[in-house]
Parts: sequence; structure tokens; C-alpha cells
Amino acid sequence: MYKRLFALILCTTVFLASCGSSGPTTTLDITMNDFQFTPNSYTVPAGKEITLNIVNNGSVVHNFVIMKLDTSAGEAFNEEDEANVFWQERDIPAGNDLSVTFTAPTEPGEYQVVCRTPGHIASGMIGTLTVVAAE
Ligand SMILES: [Cu+2]
Repeated sequence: MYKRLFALILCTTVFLASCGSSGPTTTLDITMNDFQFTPNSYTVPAGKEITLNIVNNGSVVHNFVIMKLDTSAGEAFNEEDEANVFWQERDIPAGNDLSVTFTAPTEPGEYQVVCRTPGHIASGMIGTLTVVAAE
């Protein structure tokens, strides 16, 4: 009984570890819907070229905006947030997919990702880009 329980715990731990410790990647595959990014958290190596493959499965236009470190677009993306944009891919039409590249920030940390279409942040189009020191 205990042996079986131990085996179960061990398997669960191994599964979680292999699943949770997704290291930094230079390719991001992201699906957009109304109104979320799937997945909504990403880990990339600092300063590396990142390929972003986006599919907009929603019915309206969406955006992928990375805010600068320690900034946030708040409840809604406004004019004053423009200066805090690190990088963005704007106006991705519904039903479209595209592949673009950008250079990851050189400073490790957590960067906010948002969709700047009015109302979409409030509806949940937020993500986190985690930048880790490149090896
Ligand atoms: Cu959106």
C-alpha cells in the first residue's frame, strides 16, 4: 500500500517537474482568442532573437504588446503607455496567423504582455514574459 502510494507520488513529482520546468525558449507559439493569450506566460533567454508564431483565433483584431520592465499598462492601454512599449506586433486581424521575430530584452525580469485593443486588458488579455539570463 505504502509502496504504491510512494510510486504514485514519485510519478506525480516527475511529471510536474518535467511539465513545470519548461526552460527558456526562443520560439513562442501563441494563440489569441476573445479575450486571452494561450499560453499566457513565456520564458525566454535575455538578448536572444525570439520567433513569435501567433494565431488569432478570435473574431476581432488583437495585439501582442510587451511592456518595458517595471511598467504596466494598467487597466487600459492609454496614450501615456506608448512610451513604455518595449516591442509590439499590432493589429493582427481575426483569423490570421503570422510569424515574426524580436530581440528579447537584455535585462532579466518579468515583463507584462497585453493586448492594446480598448477593453481587452480588462477582459483578460494579459500575459507575462519572463526573461532569464542567457547561458
Ligand atoms: Cu485583444
